[in-house]
Amino acid sequence: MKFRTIALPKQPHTTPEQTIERAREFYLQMNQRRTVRDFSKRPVPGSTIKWAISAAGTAPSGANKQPWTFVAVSNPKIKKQIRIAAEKEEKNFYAGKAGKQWLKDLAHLGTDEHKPFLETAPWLIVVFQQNYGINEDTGERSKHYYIQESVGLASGLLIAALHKAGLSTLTHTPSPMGFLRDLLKRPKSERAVMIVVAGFADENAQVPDISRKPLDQISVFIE
Ligand code: IYR
Repeated sequence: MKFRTIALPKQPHTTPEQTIERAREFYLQMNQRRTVRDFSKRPVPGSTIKWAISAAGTAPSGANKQPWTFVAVSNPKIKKQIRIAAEKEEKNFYAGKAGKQWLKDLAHLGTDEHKPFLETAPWLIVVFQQNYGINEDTGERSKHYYIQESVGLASGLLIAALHKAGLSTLTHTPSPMGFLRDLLKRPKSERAVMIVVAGFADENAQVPDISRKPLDQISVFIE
């Protein structure tokens, strides 16, 4: 294939000082994000979700294969089905399948097998990774690369976009989540990675009293 380039879209000139201020502002905004489990029933327009997914779709990916599908569900019947199936899995998980150590590590988050947010939150965005691509015309398979990394990057952007829009999210990972592919009628090439539960936080929402590691514990500078 021919290697074709276009000019990088021009961005306004930025001084080094401005980069500090903007990076700081973004950090301050992102540091307000908390994973929320108490959602309000207040509706959220589908357009908000579409813009957020569009932002997620700008993520870099292996060989630009964009190996992701986002299934956004607001249909109450489907949400209920997802809740029932997820709670069934979670019941086994919390009843012992997780193992003692895992349950101990989760204790400070106060989670259990009850997942009412899967019905109260207006949107469930189910993130699927595409293990390979399928050509729409020929049905031929194409290889995908760095799939988990790519989908992780896109999911991070999705959560940041939803936070910036004023919404709260919960990255929920029922385990196992094979039921999502069947329920949402996705092809065999796809595997559900997480449910991004999205909506306005309930006005009385409570979150665990936990903190983030300071910069000096998460970074090393070699200058
Ligand atoms: N999937 C379970 C358990 C769970 C696992 C981890 I790792 C978490 O950070 C939080 C919960 C659940 O959603 O309750």
